[in-house]
Formats: sequence, structure tokens, C-alpha cells
Amino acid sequence: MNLIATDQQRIIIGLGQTGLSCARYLAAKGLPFMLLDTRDAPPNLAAIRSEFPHVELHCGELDATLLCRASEMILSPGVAKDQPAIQAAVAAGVKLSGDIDLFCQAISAPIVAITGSNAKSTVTTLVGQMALDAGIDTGIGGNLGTPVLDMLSDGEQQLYVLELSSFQLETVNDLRATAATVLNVSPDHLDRYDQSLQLYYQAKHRVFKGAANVVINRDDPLTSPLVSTGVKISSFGLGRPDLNQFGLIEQQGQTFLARGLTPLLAVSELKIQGQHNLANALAALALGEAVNIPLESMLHTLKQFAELKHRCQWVAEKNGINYFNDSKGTNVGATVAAINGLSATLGEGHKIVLIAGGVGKGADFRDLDKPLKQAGRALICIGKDGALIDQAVGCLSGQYAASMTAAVQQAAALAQPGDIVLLSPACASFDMFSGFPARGDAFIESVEAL
Ligand code: UMA
Ligand code: ADP
Repeated sequence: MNLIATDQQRIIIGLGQTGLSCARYLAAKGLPFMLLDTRDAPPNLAAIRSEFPHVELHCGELDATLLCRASEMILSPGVAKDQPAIQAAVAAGVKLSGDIDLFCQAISAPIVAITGSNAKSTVTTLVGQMALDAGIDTGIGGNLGTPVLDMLSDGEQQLYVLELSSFQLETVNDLRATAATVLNVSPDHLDRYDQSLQLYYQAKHRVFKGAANVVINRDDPLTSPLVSTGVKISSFGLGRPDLNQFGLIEQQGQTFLARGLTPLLAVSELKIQGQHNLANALAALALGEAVNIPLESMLHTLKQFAELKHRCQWVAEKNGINYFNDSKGTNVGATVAAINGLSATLGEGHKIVLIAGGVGKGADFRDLDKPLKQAGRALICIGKDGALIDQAVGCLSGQYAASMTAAVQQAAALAQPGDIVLLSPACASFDMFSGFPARGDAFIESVEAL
């Protein structure tokens, strides 16, 4: 085995959106690279071959000898770094990085870096919108959908707001965000982290590497960085805030978003609903403040901002039953937040019929029992791991449905006027759908067809 890495060769691992963006970026800079994908026939292979005809391309099982020919491995988020061939190359001195590092090296504009188990997309979109509304040229991307390097094709912006997944953060060496946050931590992706919440947590906390300002969630101690010397810390939470913190205060029978003792905006003026979204609004204010977005402008944006599609999205009312699409509820923490958030809006005696299931990613579903005991009318189980949810939820006996249409029909038959039917699967969707948007769209179509 040749363990001596050549000096300048980079190897891009993964031919998905991220790998492609890295290849285009390096090619535009005239830098040499190889391409590799662990699948025998990755999607878009023909298109990639024709775009990069002279680039060495390998498909199939990872080979340490091949990896050791590179000086740097640029790893896609879908590929776990703990595989033996990658670890052997690291041990042999090959640098491990990812698209986020390449991006950070390329820009000098400030970055707002947002991670967390839930609410990343909502808070990233909201902070991005606040910046745009304040007249700041802003790039908004990352795990949200646009690979970060693709944002450079229009030239450097004044600010970047990045949604970062734990997968992307695994390879981050030097982020140096102007403002960084872990919004919340609850178990997710434990199949990737060997069932270890600690490993998942450690990946998330890489978002703080070199950060100038850190925003923590006072209601979730796992969001505080362990080492914070020299870093400016601000915070959000649903309790009463101290000076310079963001939180909620009660005044004259109304609840206000507040900074210290100063009420900023009545909660009744927001379009987004539910306690979890108040936390999201406060997080966005704290992050926006850290990159100097004017407060008045941020409050204006907050009043206009509506829930993103597939996140506790109201779909329709049929026969007095309200239908909500929370297809993006892909882990237990998200589904608990959706049940609690929506049950607070129910009238006396009304309940939630939950549709859940899919690819469980090794999760423990027992935390669904408590909110369902309080607010659940019925549980409809779908997908590969629907039965695991049924077994974990003792308070309700789950019914099984083979398709989304059947699930919605069964839910409609079990719900009573005044109830809510909620699709919040606590699982990924890939057993039945191409992704959470297709799953949410199937739910919407099935509701419309009732
Ligand atoms: N794959 C292989 N072998 C490879 C490369 C990929 O089997 O060599 C598989 C992966 O296991 C995965 C799929 O191919 O199932 C896609 O992996 P990828 O790394 O090529 O993914 P990209 O197309 O580059 O998309 C990634 C993010 N996907 C993942 O992290 C799995 C996208 O987040 C993100 O929008 C995009 O980069 C741009 O930054 C999606 C996602 O599901 C929405 N993220 C997870 C989540 O939000 O829970 C983390
Ligand atoms: P992410 O990008 O982290 O998946 P999203 O903003 O897309 O986050 O929201 C995903 C789901 O997480 C929502 O559909 C909702 O069920 C739940 N959620 C939203 N905000 C919060 C929060 N502050 N705490 C817990 N769960 C939340």
C-alpha cells in the first residue's frame, strides 16, 4: 500500500449535490481532483462523466490505497467519516475536509451558522429574510438545499446565513462564524452515530469552532459550548429574559417577544404559531443582533413571516377537522414539539389524530407517549418502522395504513369535529417517498381528495 500522499491532489467523495458543487468549484479554479462515489452506479453518473471527461472517477467500495493518493479528502455529508478506508487515509496523513471548509476559505463576509436537531430551516430562512429585508445582500443555503459553494457563482455577498447539519459539521475544521448557534439537541440520526447521543452532540458543537458570537438556548443546556472564553454569548428562551437576553414577558394580559425588560412585539402579531415558533423567532432576533441587523427591520420581517411548507402547515378544514402537514417532523423531538404546539390551540375535549412512521433511523420512540397521552385521539402507523412507534406508544393502540391515502382516510374516520389530524412522522420518508416534500404533498393531495 502506498501511504505517501501526493502533494496537491484532492479527492471528492460523493457525487451528489455537494460533490458536484465541489467539482465545479475546483474545476473553475483550475485545481486538480479525483472523483469517487461509494455506490456502483451513483445517480447522474453519465452527466458527471460528460461534464468532467478528463477527471479520474471511481465508483464502488472505498479503497484506502486510492484515498492515500490524495492530500485532501473532500467528503460529502451523506458519507460517514468513520469508515475504515477513510480512517486509514486520515491516519496516513490525508486531510479530511468538506464543502463548508472550502467555502469558508473562499469568503471574507460574515457567516451566521445555524445547527440544531430541529428548527434549522425555519430559523435560517427567517434570519436570511431579516437580512434581505434590511437591504443586506445575503446568501442563504447549506443543508437547506443550496450547496454552499454554489452560492459563490454570483460573487461574494455581504452576509451568509448557513443551515448546517451534523453530517456537514463532522468535517468542519475552521468555521469562524460571526454568529453560531445550536438551536436545540434531541436524538436524531443515531444510526449514523453508533447510537451515541454524545457523538451526535459533538458533531453539532463543531459549529462553535472559532465563532465570535455564540447564541445559546436557555431552555436546553446541551446548546451551550463547553469552552467559551473570549466569546460573546447571548441567549434566547421562553422564560423572562435578563438584561440583553431574548425571551417572553407578560404585560397587560398579552405575551410579548422581549429583549431584557423591553417588550418588542406582541405574540398575537406573529403569523407563525406554537410555542416552538416563539423560540425560533427569539433565536432569529438574537442571531440577527449578533450580525448587526437593525432591530426595527427584524421585527417588521417577523410580522410578515409565515410557516414554511411541510412544517406544521395548515392544509384544510373538513367536517370541522383541521389537517396539518408536518412532514418535516423527521425525528421524535420535532413530532413532540408539533403535538405540544398544536394541542395548545385545541378547544376543550378536542384531540389529535397522529399519522407517524417511516424510516426510524434507530430512534427511541417512547418520548411520544407522554404528549399523546395528553392530546392523542388515535395513532395511524405508516411505513417501515410504523410498528416500532406502535410498540413504544403505550397510551394508544396504533392502526396500520399501507399508503398515505389510506392513512388520511382512516384518520378522518377516527377524528371528531374540533380535532386535528396531524402528519408528523418522527421518521425519514425514504421507504415510501423521494423525500419529506413528496410525503407532505401526498398528505395534502389525500386531504384534498377526502
Ligand atoms: N451516498 C452514497 N455514497 C456516496 C455518496 C452519497 O451512498 O459516495 C448516498 C448517501 O448515503 C445519501 C445520498 O447518497 O443517502 C446523498 O448523499 P450526498 O452526501 O451526496 O448528499 P447531497 O446530494 O450532497 O445533499 C447534501 C445533504 N444530504 C445529506 O446530508 C444526506 C442535503 O441535505 C443538503 O441539502 C445538500 O447536501 C446541500 O448542502 C438533505 C438532508 O437530508 C436535505 N439532510 C439531512 C437532514 O436534514 O436530516 C442531514
Ligand atoms: P430542521 O431544518 O432542523 O429539520 P425545520 O425548521 O424544517 O427544522 O422544522 C422541522 C420540524 O421541527 C418542524 O416541522 C417542527 O415539527 C419541528 N420544530 C420546529 N421548530 C422547533 C423547535 N424550536 N423545537 C423543536 N421542534 C421544532
